[in-house]
Amino acid sequence: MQDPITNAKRAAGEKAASFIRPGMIVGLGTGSTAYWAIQKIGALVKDGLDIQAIATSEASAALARELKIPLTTFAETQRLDIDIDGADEVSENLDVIKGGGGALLREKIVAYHSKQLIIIADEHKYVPTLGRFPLAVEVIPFGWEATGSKLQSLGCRPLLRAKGEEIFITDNGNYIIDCSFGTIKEPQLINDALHNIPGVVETGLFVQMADKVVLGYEDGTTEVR
Ligand code: ABF
Repeated sequence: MQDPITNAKRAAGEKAASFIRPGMIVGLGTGSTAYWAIQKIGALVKDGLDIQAIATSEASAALARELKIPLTTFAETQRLDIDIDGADEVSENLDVIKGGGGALLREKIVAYHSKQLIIIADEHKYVPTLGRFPLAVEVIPFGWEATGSKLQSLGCRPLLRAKGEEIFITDNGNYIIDCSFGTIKEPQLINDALHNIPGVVETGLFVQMADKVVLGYEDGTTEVR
């Protein structure tokens, strides 16, 4: 018997996988909820589903290879049909905070080039207002200290992400500064202000990018919003 949160994540991931059709190019998200979508996609491929996928992280690419999900690249195709990815927070108007898994840059690139972004999340991530979860900002290592100070001037408490004793390095060789804003009432304004800071590569604010969210509940049911 899985724990209730895993039930919810698995239900959301598997429900989202049911939207995939033969011939699609699929974005594979990152994180423990996306894990279940990828597992389901692997099972569908094993049963003969003909798709190709682009992964949003090295971890998800490794899982896809293990499940024999055919992977492609942006050298082969510049348009995906559907992207299924997790989130740290989803607001009622479908703005999303991502980046807790450190994959936000590739996630945003894949989401941007997808016809449809489906966010999958357990019900606890559905919030009235974004911001309680620290916003991940991917920055280049050069000058990160000054970049961090500038982030602070925007009203957040910046913290360089560590992995144990080491600085966390993204798949792209960058750092992540987690910015605790408390609440983010104007995600677009914050996103634009962050992008005006040289050294900021990308933010975990996915503003009006999601087409729908699949919420998973602890009893294994789902709701599409
Ligand atoms: C990734 O998965 C990240 O963008 C997001 O922060 C995280 C959500 O993690 P989980 O699904 O494990 O809760 O998509």
